Amino acid sequence: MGLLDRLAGLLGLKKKEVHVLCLGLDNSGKTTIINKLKPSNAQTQDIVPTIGFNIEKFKTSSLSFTVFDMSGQGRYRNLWEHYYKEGMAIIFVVDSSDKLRMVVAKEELETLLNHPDIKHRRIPILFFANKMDVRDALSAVKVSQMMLLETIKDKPWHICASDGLKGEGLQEGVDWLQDQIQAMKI
Ligand code: G3D
Repeated sequence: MGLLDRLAGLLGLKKKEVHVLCLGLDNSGKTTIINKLKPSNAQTQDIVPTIGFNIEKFKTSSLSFTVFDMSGQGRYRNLWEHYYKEGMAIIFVVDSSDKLRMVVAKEELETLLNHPDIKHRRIPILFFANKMDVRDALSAVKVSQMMLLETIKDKPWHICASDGLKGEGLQEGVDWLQDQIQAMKI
């Protein structure tokens, strides 16, 4: 059983679905993290793989995930923004070892937070400061500063240092998300 199935079971969410968007630049570690979280029998469905960008959707017993990259696909942006509406929680993955592209990640986060389908909703956002194992990776505190997370006042957010390869830090993040989803009383 994956971490998320346990989470769903604890929450008694067998009937309801929570849509979680997993976002971040390409190569930040989204697929690696999600693969650690999902149960082996999760149904994966690649959608729109033919037009140049990947959106992956899969379901656990009650959590429905949509994973996509936010960089390099500007011309497809309006297609993936279509999924924002159904998102009830966000996992945003940052590559802590990629200082050069952190500014791009910050800009993508800003664009996301200003989107009309996100802006006025109290969606919980879990940040993973991923690739903590890499030498010279920035700390979660430093990532949080560079991403200007303190300026997010109208949504609950949390940042966890993670090592997607070993799965370290993921449980802490999922625990936080569980509390937030529970508080949403869906
Ligand atoms: P994406 O889905 O966001 O594009 P991936 O990112 O999950 O495909 O990961 C991109 C690369 O980073 C992969 O390496 C993956 O193994 C690696 N990676 C993911 N998480 C971590 C981490 O915490 N630490 C380290 N050191 N590497 C990580 P490859 O070589 O397959 O491209």
